[in-house]
Parts: sequence; structure tokens; C-alpha cells
Amino acid sequence: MLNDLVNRKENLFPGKIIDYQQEENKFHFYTNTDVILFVQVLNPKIIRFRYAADGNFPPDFSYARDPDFTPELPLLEFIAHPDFFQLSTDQVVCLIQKEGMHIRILDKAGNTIMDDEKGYHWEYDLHTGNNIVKMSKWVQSGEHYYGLGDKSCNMNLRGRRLQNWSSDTYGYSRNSDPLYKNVPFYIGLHQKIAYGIFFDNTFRTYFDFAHERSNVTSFWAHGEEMNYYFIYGPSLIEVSEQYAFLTGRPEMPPLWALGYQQCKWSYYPEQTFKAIASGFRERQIPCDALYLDIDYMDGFRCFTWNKEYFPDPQRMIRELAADGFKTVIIIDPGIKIDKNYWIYQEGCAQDYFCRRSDGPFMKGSVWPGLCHFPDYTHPEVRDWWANLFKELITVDGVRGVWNDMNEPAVFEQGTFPDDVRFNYDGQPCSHRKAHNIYGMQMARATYQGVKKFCYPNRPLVITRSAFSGTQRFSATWTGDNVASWDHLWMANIQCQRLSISGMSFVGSDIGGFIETPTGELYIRWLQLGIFHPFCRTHSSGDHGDQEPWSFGEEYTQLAKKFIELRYQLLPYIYTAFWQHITYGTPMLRPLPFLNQDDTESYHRMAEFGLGDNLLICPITQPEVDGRWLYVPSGTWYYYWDDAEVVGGKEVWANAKLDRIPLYVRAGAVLPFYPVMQYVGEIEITQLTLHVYFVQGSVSSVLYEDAGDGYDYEKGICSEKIFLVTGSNTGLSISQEVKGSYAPIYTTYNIVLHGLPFVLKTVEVDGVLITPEPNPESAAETEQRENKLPEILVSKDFEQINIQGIIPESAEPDALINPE
Ligand code: MIG
Repeated sequence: MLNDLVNRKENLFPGKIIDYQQEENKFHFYTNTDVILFVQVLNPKIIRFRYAADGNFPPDFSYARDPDFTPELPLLEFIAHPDFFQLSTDQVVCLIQKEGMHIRILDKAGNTIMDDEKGYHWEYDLHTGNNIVKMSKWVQSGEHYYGLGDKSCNMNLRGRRLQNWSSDTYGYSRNSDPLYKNVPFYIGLHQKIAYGIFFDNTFRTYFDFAHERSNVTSFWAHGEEMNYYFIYGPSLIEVSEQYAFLTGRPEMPPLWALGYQQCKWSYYPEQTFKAIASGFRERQIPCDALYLDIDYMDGFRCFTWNKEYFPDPQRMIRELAADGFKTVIIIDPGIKIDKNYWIYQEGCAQDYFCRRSDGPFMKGSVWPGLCHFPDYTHPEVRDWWANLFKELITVDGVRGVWNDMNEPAVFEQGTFPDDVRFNYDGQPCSHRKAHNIYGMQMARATYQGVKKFCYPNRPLVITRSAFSGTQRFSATWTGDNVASWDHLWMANIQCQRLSISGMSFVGSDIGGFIETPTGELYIRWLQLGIFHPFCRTHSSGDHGDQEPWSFGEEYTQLAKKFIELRYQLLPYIYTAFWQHITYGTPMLRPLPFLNQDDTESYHRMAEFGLGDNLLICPITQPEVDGRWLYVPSGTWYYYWDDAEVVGGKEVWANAKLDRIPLYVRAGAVLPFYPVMQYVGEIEITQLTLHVYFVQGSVSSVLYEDAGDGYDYEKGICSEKIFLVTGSNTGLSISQEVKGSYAPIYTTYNIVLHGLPFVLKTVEVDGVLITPEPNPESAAETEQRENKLPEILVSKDFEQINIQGIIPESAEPDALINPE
């Protein structure tokens, strides 16, 4: 029906512009066929296009757009030519053809960035009364496409047709579509210039990237309006950042939520749950959070406990908390139809459940049996739902909530019937319009409650379904994957893709949800998982144990080693999170994002950056002791042996099972915590800074705050900027501190990597010091293969100058560690 080639239905077109109106940065263009185009320049890089086929705009409403996003009034130049209008900002030029309302956008150098083919057109859908609204654009020469959230196909979307209609896709596979999330946002890249398109429409949407016709990219929706935002880069990173500003960014998570988390469907009863906790502590494998899946409830009734399995949840959670574990529980949307269940009673009495178009509450079967489903698009329902968390959090001590089945999923039918009604914040509609944002609104309501009752602690919410903007409320994971090498490959792609699509707080079920991984697969997956912002092992109980110690001693030790590395990296990951909330920067960055000028990198998809200074490339094949990967331009160090690599080419990384290919950017300052069993276990009395030599200058950032609470919003946080400058004979490190957060530690242990010389003198803020071995760092250097020079300095240092001498015969270590 939607295929332009098999066009049984009539496409309608907008005619010719005959009039326009301008009001500051807003324009209305009117055609001879009663079509209206509304154009708003939101800032020099973002232009919004809205079309009214029938001459009327519905109320301007968006769940996706961040209410805190404030349009600017950028300087504009507007010229009405005889055949077209020309609208320019200081970044782009937008041409609007009078005939056919075609849009073309160029950069200031005159490169065409985006160009309408048929442009806006539509088809009247007799069955629903909706217009199927369509847009088509020319594919630019050499154009690549990225984005669209959790798709499990190749990174570059060219040649594919994909859709957004959130679906419960148990055991999905490569190229399955649609999946759980709806992110109608893509990025185009050609001539090394990147731009983005965000199609803010909640109906089922389709994106065709040169699939149906090799020179045309089009997108369309089953209702509402053509309403999209053009976002100019020119860098890929900037497109993602602008999109994140438009659809919103999360708040800082509690630091523990970046620790390792352990989950299972399901750990019960209490004894089993606590045995998992002791399993971690006995083996000294760090862990911060444990999850309770659906079996903790009484007959799967939300907000109840199965008292047989968990007789005294409050005591249990308190005891676990004393040992550093935060308890996170699952909450599904289905409310059991049970006359004696107070939530059912309240929901019915208050009319909070979704109704069929003919009146009755919608019924659908999920875990509890037949259920009704709250209409989270009703603000009153969201408030009600938020308040339901009070007891779980304030009395029982739950610290985070996990939302599942919110596509919404219903057994047998898959989802709700199309006729189901929703309030949609006062603009009643059917399931066709509300389906794709149902999960988002559930996560929003959950977040509202968790935030309110966890206060003054920070909330953690995780959701399976999402729409653009859900990152404001919740972390997310990639759903019911399988313990296979192919799924490990997918986990890597999906998390990168979510990250560039505004959702950085992402992870996969480490080891795979369905079936059982081998020890080798589990370790390879964990090695990737520790570099994902959300780091959790989860699996289905039917398929055997999946704790880090379930695969035999050799694997247990490897699991421990990598989880420990995750904890050492926490200050770095936390900083990357802060960059995400502050600048919108994706935490995970696909290779082209690191290396946009190098077209070779466009074809790669396994390699990615985490934050500014790490490059990771997982091993997704069994029984290999390394892999080829593409290292972006610049100088890098192999993390495991400090071997220097000059990028812009393919290299082989040695990586037996005890390594993942991991590179550090030359000039980086990598902050490391000591190993701890959970966040807050120990006072951090010293911070290690791994400094990597560079020829030239590179700056790195370290963000710190209390790791929980809201003082950081009052400015009690700090941003430290380290500038590393190196030459053949010396290295200097300077530190600039902004903000007032005072950490407990007083010293930095600076570990110097990759020096091309031997230390001769070290001067800290004008005073010569003699470098001495630092006993506190012994444990950490043990793991490394060669001993490195270290210097212990005050955390308040401003400038370190190191003079070196080129080694001739002397052993480098002899000079610094003369024992
Ligand atoms: O129909 O709650 O994706 O993580 O363990 C399965 C049980 C329902 C699906 C989730 C999975 C969770 C499981 N849930």
C-alpha cells in the first residue's frame, strides 16, 4: 500500500506557494491548494518544517521535545525571489521552491546538504480518516545513513527500509524490525558533512533509505502531520548533540548506577537472592545492584510482595543495603483484574485504565492473567502511578525501578487493538497514535515517582520501550537477546546506535537473555559490557545460571578482572555521562564520529569510542586471540602493554581471552579509582591519573561531584581540565579547576605512560621533587606488564614540568625506582 511503485492510491501534492507571512523566525507559506507550510528557525542549525495538508494545523504538541529546549531568535536573512524563497542563518541556506514547495538546504560554501525529491505529499487513508504523510528526498552522492535507535542491522542504514512500531521481540535477530523502541531520527553523511532529520510523529513511521529507489530516501507516517526538524552538523557529533538538546538529556545518575548490576528472571526466594549477594562479596567481585524480576510479586500484581518468597522485604533490602547492594524491582504496566486488589479497584473507580472505543476497559492477557492497562498519557494517571511507588521506596527501601512489557506487550495479540482510546494529554486519540509513546509515558510516570520518593537520592529507572526523548527519564536496555556470538555483535551495534540517537544510558543483557553462553562468550560479552553505560548481566532462569562465577574458576577470575576495571574507570565514565548531560555528546561514539574526515572509517562498525579518550573494539568470534580493527587517526596506546599505534589504518590487536582490544588516546589523562566492591565501600584517599605521553598538546576533562544527591545542581561539582604537552625531552601537565566540589582524596598518583625519555627532573608548581615509588599504587601496577614511572602530587597542583633525558644504556626503571 505504501510502496510508491505499486501505487494504487493517489498521492496528493501541495501545489504552488502564492502567499506567505513572516513573524520573526517563523514563516507561513500558503499554496493555491490550501496547504500550509510552517517553517521555524530554532537556532542557526535547526529548522523545523510543519505541513498542514488541509489548511489547518492540529495543536502543537510533542512528547519527544524537551520542554526545556528554548528556541533562539537567530539572525536571519529572508529574500523572496520570483520562483523561490531564500532563508539564511549564519550556518545554512534554505531554499523553498514556490512550485511544489520543495525544500533544499545548502551550507555556506554552497554544498547541497539535503534536497527534496517529491518533497511533501500525502495519501488519504479512507479507513482511518488520516492522511498518510510522506516526504521524499534525493540521496546525495556517497551518502551514508545512521541512527534510528535500537535497530539490529548494520550501522549504515543505506539500502534499508525500517519502521517504528514498538514490539515485544523475544529472541529477535540481526535485521529484525521493528524492535522495542521508536526513534524517528536519522543522520545523513556525505561530502564529510553531516545533518540530521528528526520526524516528530508518534504514528507508525517508515524510513526508506534508498531501498525502494536507489536515489531516493523517504519517510512517512500513518497519521498526524509531516513535522520534522532539520539539524545541521557539520560534524556527526554536533548533529547528535543538537538532537539531544531538542529531545532532552537525563540528569546525573547516582554513581552506583554506573557500577556493575546483576539480574535474573528470577532470583527468589529471599535465601537465593541473598546467596547471590554473598556470592559477590565472598569472591570479591564488585557489584552495586541486584534485581528482582516478576516473581517477587504476589501473583504478578504490581506493587505487592509475594510474602512466601519474601516475608520481610524491608528487612531484606536493609540487610542487602548494609552490604552495599541496591535493590531494583521490575514493574509492568498490566494491572490484574482482581476485585480484591486495591490498585485494580482504584484504577477502575478513577477511570485510569485505557478503554476500547465502544466504552469498556481494554482487557489483555499478560503475566498476571487478564489485565487492564493504565493510560499513562493522562497526566492524572501519571500522578497516581508515581505515588504508587511510595511504600516500595520509602518503606521497603527499593532504589530503582525497571519497566518492562511497555511496548505495550500483550500475549497472543502482541499489543493493544487499534481502537483503544488514550487521553494523550487532553487530545484524545486511538492506539494508532499512542502506541509508540506508551512505554515512554510509563517510564515518565515511573521516573516521577522514583525521583520523588528517592529524594534526596537520585533515581534509577530502566525501560524497555522508548520513544525519542525517553532519555530524559530513563536508562534502557536492548531487550530479549540470545546468548550467541551474533547477538554480541548486535549488542555492540545497538548500543552505539542508541547512543547517537540521544540515548546514552544503554546496555544489553550481558551474556544473552535466552539460552546459556559458554564461559568464553560470557567473558567476551562482559568485556564489551563494562564499556556500556548501563552494565548488567541478565538472563532467563530456564537457561541455567549466569553469574560471573557460573562458568568455572578460570572465567570467574577473568570476570572479576573486567568488573574491577569497570570500577577503576568509574570517574572516567561518570565524566562521559556529565558531558552527555551538559553538551548532549553521545557517550558511545561510532568510529565515523571519531574520524569523520577519514572515509575509510565509514565502513567500520565494531570500533567505537567511550568518552573522549578510549577506543574499544569487541571480539565477537570464538577461539581467537586477537582481531583486526581500524584505529582512527592520531596516536594511541594499546591499553594492555602501552604499545604505541599510529592510527588512520588497520591494526592487529593481540587479545586472548584476558584482553579486549582497548586503546587510549595519546595525551589522555585517565582518572582511575581504586578497585572497590561497590560505590561508597571505601573512602577514596587517592586518585590515580594515568597520563599518556603525546607529541603536542591534548586536554582531558574530569567531572566530579558527590555521586548522589542534588548538590551538583547548586554548583557543588567540579570540572578539572588537564592539559598534557609533550616533546622528545619533556612533558608538562597543567590542571585548571572550575567549581567547588571538594573530594576526600588529597593526592593524585600520576602514572606516566609512553614516555620516550627517562625522568631527569620533576618540578611541581615550581618545586623540584624526587619521584618515589608510591606504596598505595602497588596493587594497581601489579596488573600491568611493565613498571611505569609515577609521581605523587597534591590534588591542587597547577603545573608539573618533567624534564627527560633520552635513554642510552640505562634501564629506564633504574632511574626512577632505584632499588
Ligand atoms: O515476557 O519479566 O525483556 O528482561 O526478565 C517476558 C520477565 C517478560 C521480558 C524482559 C526480560 C524479563 C522478562 N520479561
